[in-house]
Amino acid sequence: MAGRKFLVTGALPYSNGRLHVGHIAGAYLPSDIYVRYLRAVGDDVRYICGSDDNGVAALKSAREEGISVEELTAKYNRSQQESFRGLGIRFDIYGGTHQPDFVEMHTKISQGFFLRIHEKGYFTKRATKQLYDAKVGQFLPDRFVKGTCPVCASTNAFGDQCEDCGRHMDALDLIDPLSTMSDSTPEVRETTHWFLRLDKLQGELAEWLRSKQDAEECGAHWRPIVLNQSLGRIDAEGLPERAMTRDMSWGVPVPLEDPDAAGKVLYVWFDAPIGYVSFTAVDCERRGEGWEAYKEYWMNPERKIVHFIGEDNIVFHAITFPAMLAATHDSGSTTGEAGEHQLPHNVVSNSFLNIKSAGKDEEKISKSRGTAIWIEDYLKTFDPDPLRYYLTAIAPEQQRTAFDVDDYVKRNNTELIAALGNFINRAMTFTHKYFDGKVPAPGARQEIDDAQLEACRSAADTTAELLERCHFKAALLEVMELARSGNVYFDTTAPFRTRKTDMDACGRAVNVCVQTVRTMTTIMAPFLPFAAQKCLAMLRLDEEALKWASATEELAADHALAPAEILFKKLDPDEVFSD
Ligand code: B3M
Ligand code: ZN
Repeated sequence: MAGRKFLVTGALPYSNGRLHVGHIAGAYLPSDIYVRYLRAVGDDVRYICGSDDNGVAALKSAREEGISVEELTAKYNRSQQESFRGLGIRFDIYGGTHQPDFVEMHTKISQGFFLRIHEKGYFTKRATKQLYDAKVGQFLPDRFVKGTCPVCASTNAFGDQCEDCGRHMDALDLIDPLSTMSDSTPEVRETTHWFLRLDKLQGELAEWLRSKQDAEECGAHWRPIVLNQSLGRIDAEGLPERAMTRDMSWGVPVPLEDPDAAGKVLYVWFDAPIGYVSFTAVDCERRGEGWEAYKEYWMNPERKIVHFIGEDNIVFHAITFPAMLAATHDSGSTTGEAGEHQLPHNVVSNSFLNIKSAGKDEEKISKSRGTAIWIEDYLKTFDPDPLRYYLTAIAPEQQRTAFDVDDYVKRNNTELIAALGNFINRAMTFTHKYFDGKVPAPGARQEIDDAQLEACRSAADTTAELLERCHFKAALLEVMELARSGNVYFDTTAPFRTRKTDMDACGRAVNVCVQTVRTMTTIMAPFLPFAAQKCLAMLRLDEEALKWASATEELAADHALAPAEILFKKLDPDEVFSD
């Protein structure tokens, strides 16, 4: 396995708000775990993220906060970086599609994409009618128009969808439309845009997606949610052309001489995924490889590109972006030759995370209803590992799950502390107390000892297999299983008893316990990196010990340990999140 090449991306968060637990559970924690694992097995990985700064959402928030859109996006870009850092989510680069250090490269590469697709004939230029807010001087994206549903008469309908009957909406069909930018009545105006010919690429894309349904062999394990949503979309409605330009000044200017292109920018969902590419280029430049070295990451068929996203981003990553990439190919097919853009090896998506507070029903995370748990706030009081643990244990990998505050406390106390922390602590303190802090000799191992060491090997193997397939929740269970088996082994061999009767048996058991801690350290590191660092320190091992291949290498007799440290703090249910 070692030596494979990967490029891993986390969906670019919009820089008009802070990060909450839903964001982290969706794309960033799983990608960080994956990257840490790949590095542990010796793969070559670049891990890319940054903020999605363009689009109308940022303009709207800037208006609301009374600051410029540049200030707004810089502020949230910074806040996001702090949240990620606090949680131990370590990208190689955190860019931003409109941040001062990135905007030039991002513009160059995005415009290059647009021109190439234009030259290949995958755009049609067409006049359309659209709602225009004269008060703010802005054409309105569908989501920014509210009105009455022509089907069910609900007043809770938006230009893209009616929230009550779920019907897809054309903004022009809404009764009594109102702009959510200014609460004024918009007018209908004509405007010209460039539409991506998704219809021309539809057959190719469907075939490519279908090939992923059975990709066990090539090691890409696409989740059903991703294939069902994307293939379902193609089968149900086909792929109509989509406008890839917008009437706005904030964004990447449309790079055409055509007078109709004046005052227009690229659609935010056109330029945002290109952010992955442009941030890679800046990363290469910063490493002294030259910006064009990004091609090694994006145009090399040997490198596996893996996108981590939330469920509302599936269509863009499994259809639109692959279509854009294919449209740059000489052949226009989904297979890019060496030197052409490569389509993703896997798109890993989670469902949404709900929130469940005491005495209330499960509900969606919502800023306006105050149901979000913000990372910045969390980190003021709590440690990162328990959140990483909980969000993986309840990961919405197949369907929605809920963050339940009581459950968070309970699992911290009964799983992290009582199973994992307790086992490691027992093994360490016992060694200090009765063996002078030195690993006792293995002695003549018995069946029970071999079985425990076999449990270590099998936990390392199974955890790896599950992580290869992005089954993070199941992989974490495997790690916890090893901790539990360690506790059972400790109780059964009872060194606390044999120390009085049979020091050899006692040493034998303690040796195996320390070896188990050694294995646990490596296999828990992708999930619980802070605790793993403490374990390394206790075991007096360096970073090399996090390499997967060394997970079951035994510590020699007499190897001296450092003093035991407490890994996790007990939480009091009454104190948590009660501000
Ligand atoms: N900005 C994130 C979101 O939907 C969106 C992702 C872009 S990834 C290229 O929250
Ligand atoms: Zn309706």
